[in-house]
Amino acid sequence: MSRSLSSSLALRFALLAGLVQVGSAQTTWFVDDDGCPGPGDGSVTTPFCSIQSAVSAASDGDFVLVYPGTYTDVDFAGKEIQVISFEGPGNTIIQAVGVGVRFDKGEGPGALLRGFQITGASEHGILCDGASPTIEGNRIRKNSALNGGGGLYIVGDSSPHIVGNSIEKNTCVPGMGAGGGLYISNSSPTIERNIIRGNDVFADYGGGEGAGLFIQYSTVELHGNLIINNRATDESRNVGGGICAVKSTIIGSSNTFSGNRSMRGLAVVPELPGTPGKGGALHLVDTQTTFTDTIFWNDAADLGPEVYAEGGSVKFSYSNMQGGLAKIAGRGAVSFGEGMLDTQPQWHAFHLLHQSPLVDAGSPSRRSIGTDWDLDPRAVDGNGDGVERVDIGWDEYNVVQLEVEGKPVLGGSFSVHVNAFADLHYILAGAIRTADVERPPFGAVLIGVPRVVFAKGLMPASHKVAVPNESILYGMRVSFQAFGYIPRAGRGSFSRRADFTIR
Ligand SMILES: [Ca+2]
Ligand SMILES: [Ca+2]
Ligand SMILES: [Ca+2]
Repeated sequence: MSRSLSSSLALRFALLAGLVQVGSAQTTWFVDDDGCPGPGDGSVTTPFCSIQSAVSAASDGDFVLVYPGTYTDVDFAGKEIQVISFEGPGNTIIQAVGVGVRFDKGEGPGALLRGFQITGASEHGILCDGASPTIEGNRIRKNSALNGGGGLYIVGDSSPHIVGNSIEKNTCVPGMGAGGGLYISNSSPTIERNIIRGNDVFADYGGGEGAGLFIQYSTVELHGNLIINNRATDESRNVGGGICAVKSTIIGSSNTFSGNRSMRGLAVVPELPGTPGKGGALHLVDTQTTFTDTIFWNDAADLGPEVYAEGGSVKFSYSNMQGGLAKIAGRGAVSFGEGMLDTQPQWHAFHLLHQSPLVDAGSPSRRSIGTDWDLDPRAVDGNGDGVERVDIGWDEYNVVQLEVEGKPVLGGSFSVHVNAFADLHYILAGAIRTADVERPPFGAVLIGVPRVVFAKGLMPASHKVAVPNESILYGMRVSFQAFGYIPRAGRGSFSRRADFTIR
């Protein structure tokens, strides 16, 4: 093994091992709807019945940990607190009545909402007005709003960090009809690694703008998102199936747009036939935009199936644009830089296949930019030429595949499979990490020294891992990662990291 390989492995293992957090003085409040009607006192043994009771009791810096269950609307009330579900959005649900989760009292980035399903809201799934919280790992689905922003409504100089959420099937009921998924006005959000899918806008008349996102007078960072199948379906004026932006700035990288539609609606009143739909993926008015490493494929509109632009300045580079410049409407505002392609993506479920021409075709200058949605590191050397280069689109194709089969439960076992589309050797590392937050009944003092296990050989291979029946392991977070390499070539690449919690 070469020296460079050894040192990079050592660094990676140090990172795996280094996530040791020490217990803190903050208070942790517990919530469980099993205790209803409660009210409970927020302790482990007598948790609060409602999330709002815990928020009311909490002070800045506290944690609110929520057991699986069904809850109702939450107002952060200006507090810098972390509200986190134990088991993620699958079984921890905010069944909203009005506004699902409200941030409108100056909350900053220390206010965190993580791991909830927010659904059923009639006035926005999440509201940010003059607030900049962190909104992470939630499923925001089937919410609606009368005046825009079915999923998220972001106004009043807000700068939220919106990362790793799925924002799907939200709608605007007839009214203004802008921003089915997200409505953004006079704000500067960062929107990273989200799935924005199947949102709709409807309007009585004069609306139908931005089924996925509607943006005005704002500056938006938009990176690593999958924006698909959003539909502007008003009967009169439909613009921006994916995004409609007006007088704004969008800095975009590593996104995938597909299946968004902005089509002439069916005229309900025959004398008022619909005007042509514009901008299947993007409808841009007086907007400054750069998009790099982005896929625009299979969107649809009457004018500009991918992009329609009026005024402003719109620049694309290292992106895959179906139909190229010729299919863009409003070409005067649009310019293509280096690395533009117009080619079949060759993907499955929007994940690039081994033979895709978009693998390692992104901007050569962008490296070490974190991970994609499925935790593949970026950039990976996907074509085996020894150069780590980012792929085009939201997904990084990873030649080294790692899959975990089975659920890690006390006294049980699971299997780790490693494979590659090449004859690669591998090294497999696994580590028990300390939890990111306190976990009952052990508090925050967990194992400080990770247990690292190694296996090595030639792929494909499978390893069965037995979980000892030791209660101290309950709630521990475990990570596995493989490194695939060609012996003596001194290079290779890491798989995605598989993270899970022992139950
Ligand atoms: Ca790559
Ligand atoms: Ca490469
Ligand atoms: Ca990937």
